Amino acid sequence: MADDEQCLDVNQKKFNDDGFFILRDCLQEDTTFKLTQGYERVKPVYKKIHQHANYDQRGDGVCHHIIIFGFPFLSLLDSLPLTLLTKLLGGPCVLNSFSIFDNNHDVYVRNIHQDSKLNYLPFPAMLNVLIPLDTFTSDIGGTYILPKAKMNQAMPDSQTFFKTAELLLPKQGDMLFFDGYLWHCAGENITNLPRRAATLTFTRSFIKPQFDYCRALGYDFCLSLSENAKQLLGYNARVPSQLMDWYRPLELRFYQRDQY
Ligand SMILES: O=C(O)CCC(=O)C(=O)O
Repeated sequence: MADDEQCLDVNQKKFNDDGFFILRDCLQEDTTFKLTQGYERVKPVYKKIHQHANYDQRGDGVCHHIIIFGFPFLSLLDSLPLTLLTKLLGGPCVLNSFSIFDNNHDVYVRNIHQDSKLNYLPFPAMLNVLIPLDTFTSDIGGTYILPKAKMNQAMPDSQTFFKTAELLLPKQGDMLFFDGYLWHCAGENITNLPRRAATLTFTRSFIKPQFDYCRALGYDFCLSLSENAKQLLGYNARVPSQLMDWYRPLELRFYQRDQY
């Protein structure tokens, strides 16, 4: 894993300058293969849930918060460069969301959008990590991102956006890091091929995640996981709902003292 000092500094600099960078060849083939297999296995369950909830068709094939299905999705947490994530966010961080989807139809991530609206904090309000499960090409659709220097609070019209944005084509095994404040979108897929990707977002640990992963997975189960997995799932930054939990001895507190 590219967590050595020099690599951290190079990536941090690129992130400060442009708001994004690609970490090359940092995931083993087996990891992306298992994520893809897991996604294809779980997709029919989401199809039923989406039908039942009358969910927007543009969300077909999007498996939100797929990590609550456990392995192999949970194993990814141990392959993430936690030191780098912590450095980019400027302090302890947690998973905010974890979805897998296929850009094989007019999926809503093709809309030009931001995942965070804040750019005035002394750290990124949200950090996105996109993991291609199929190597991106311009035919199956890359990721378009507006670099920091060209950013504006107002959404650019699509003509301006596609003229100014960078087209990024991460490969299977890479991870694309970007500030959720940047305008971005998935490119069109003009083939019949799948273009699957896992999209994870991270925030500092005092910011509310989109889903209560620890409650969904069970506190006892989370306790059995690695330190990195526990941290990212928010186990060290849980919110008590009973006074006896609030008054626990320091080392057993739901919200640990080192989370800020
Ligand atoms: O799939 C892509 O290229 C972009 C994904 C995206 O827009 C997101 O994760 O917010």
